[in-house]
Amino acid sequence: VVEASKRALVSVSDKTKMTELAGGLAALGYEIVSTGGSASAIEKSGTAVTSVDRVTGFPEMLDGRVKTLHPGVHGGILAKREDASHMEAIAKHGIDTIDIVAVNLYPFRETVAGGGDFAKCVENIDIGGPAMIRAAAKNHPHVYVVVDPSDYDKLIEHLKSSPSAEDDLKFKRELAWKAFQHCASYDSVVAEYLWSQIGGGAPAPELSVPMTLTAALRYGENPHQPAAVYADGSLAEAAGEGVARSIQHHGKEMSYNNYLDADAAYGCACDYPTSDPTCVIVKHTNPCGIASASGAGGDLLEAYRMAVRADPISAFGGIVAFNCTVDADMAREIREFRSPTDGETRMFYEIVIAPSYTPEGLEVLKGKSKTLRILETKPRSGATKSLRQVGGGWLEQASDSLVPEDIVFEPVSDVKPTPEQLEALKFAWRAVKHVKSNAITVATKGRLLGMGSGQPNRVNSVRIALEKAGDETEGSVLASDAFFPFAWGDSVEIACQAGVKAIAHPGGSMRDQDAIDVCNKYGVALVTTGHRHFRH
Ligand code: 93A
Repeated sequence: VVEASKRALVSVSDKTKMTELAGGLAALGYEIVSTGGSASAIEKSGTAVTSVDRVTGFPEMLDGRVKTLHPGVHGGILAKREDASHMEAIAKHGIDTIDIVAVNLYPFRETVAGGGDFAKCVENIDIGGPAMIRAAAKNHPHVYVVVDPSDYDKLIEHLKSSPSAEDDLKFKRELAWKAFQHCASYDSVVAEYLWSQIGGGAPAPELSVPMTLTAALRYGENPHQPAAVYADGSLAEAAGEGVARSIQHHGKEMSYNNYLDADAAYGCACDYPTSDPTCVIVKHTNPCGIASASGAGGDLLEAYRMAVRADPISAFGGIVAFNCTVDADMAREIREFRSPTDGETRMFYEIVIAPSYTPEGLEVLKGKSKTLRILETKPRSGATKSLRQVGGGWLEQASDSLVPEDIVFEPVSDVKPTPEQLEALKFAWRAVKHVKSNAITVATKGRLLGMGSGQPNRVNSVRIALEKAGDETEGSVLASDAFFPFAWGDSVEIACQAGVKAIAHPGGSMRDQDAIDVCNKYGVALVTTGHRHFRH
């Protein structure tokens, strides 16, 4: 039975799946009311449609600037059905209720991105669309509002399923939430565009894809914490860029901790020059193994094995990141390599992340396990700022993009570092930036030997890093993310006594001279960098 009162208003710029929507609604007995372009598309697909000017009694005017902005439309959307005075008011003016609003907005962002001139961009600011979406979302106990073509099927299924009143309201409320998010994102893009046009003192933020909910996560750091991940277009321009926009080729769904760890691992890998393929293994956001092909006679497979061997216990269950393409040989190595701790158990990882894979490499890697998450991620090009939450607000800073190429490594001791030691110091320095403070890394050419992280005093981080480096400490180099507050009987002397041959720290301590004196006593090369890399 066709109930004459059931009406849907369809007005969409993105005409994807619109004929399915209109056909589906018509089959359920809805009268379809529609604006110019949408109406002709629906008509063409063979579904009957009422032109919106029949509802408003006005033709579309001002080049379409005014087509649905009319009480005939907004009264029909906004009337509270349970309120007799509302229903009398619309009846008095011959207005019928509208039960479904399917609208998506003028392609403003696409027009700007396509290089449209100012007038064209402004013309693509949608006014009537958001008004209908907001009206429908406000009155969502009575109106379904769909802004996303991927929700059309869900809507039709829902209408067909004769839901309980409770389920129906829940569904409508979800749609309303999404609708307001859609409008808010849209407006923020318009505001950013206008900001970019007025110039002025502060740098204009990049035109961005607004923050969008990528996925609800199963839970946060712990199972009792609900969680979600958002992609923020102001931090990454292209799809696939940065871990929140990774392409996942395989494996279990990403968890909250997976995102954190993948970001740490990939951020570290990307700090190593692509001319020197590098493997980084991260556990709980700290790199516990790093090795470059240059440290393994040009052999990336050996570099991977070295990265595991740096701390095989920690590497187990970690995240493996590369700054280069993963091919079939590398994938096989990752699949087969046995844990150096017992020589038997195959290494287990949560994630492999790389900028690209060869087709065969990807297939081989998929064969490692059902759960292994394989991420393809492009380095972040736009990540110039970092935001962190504190109680009651946010902290913003520029990302730490300093690399050894930007820094002068200044010899300050009697013994100067050899070119080989200097290279190793730079390798250790690149790593120390990615280790939680207090951070100490011990390295040799192209290879991390040990690291100490997150200790509330520096000397403990030194002890841990040296312990991990073990027998290989002799002849190695050490980097410290901040200056040494004490040297005699403390960090510097302990490192010298353990066999470290060159040390880098920022300098700037009251006791800098002590650090130099200790190194002179032991014949160790000390360099200052003038920059520190706290990571709290
Ligand atoms: O120019 S508007 O701001 N004024 C309006 O009254 C209006 N009503 C719907 N834009 C308006 N719309 C938008 O038109 C919708 O949001 C939708 O994006 C588009 C659909 O137009 P058509 O059906 O002619 O393709």
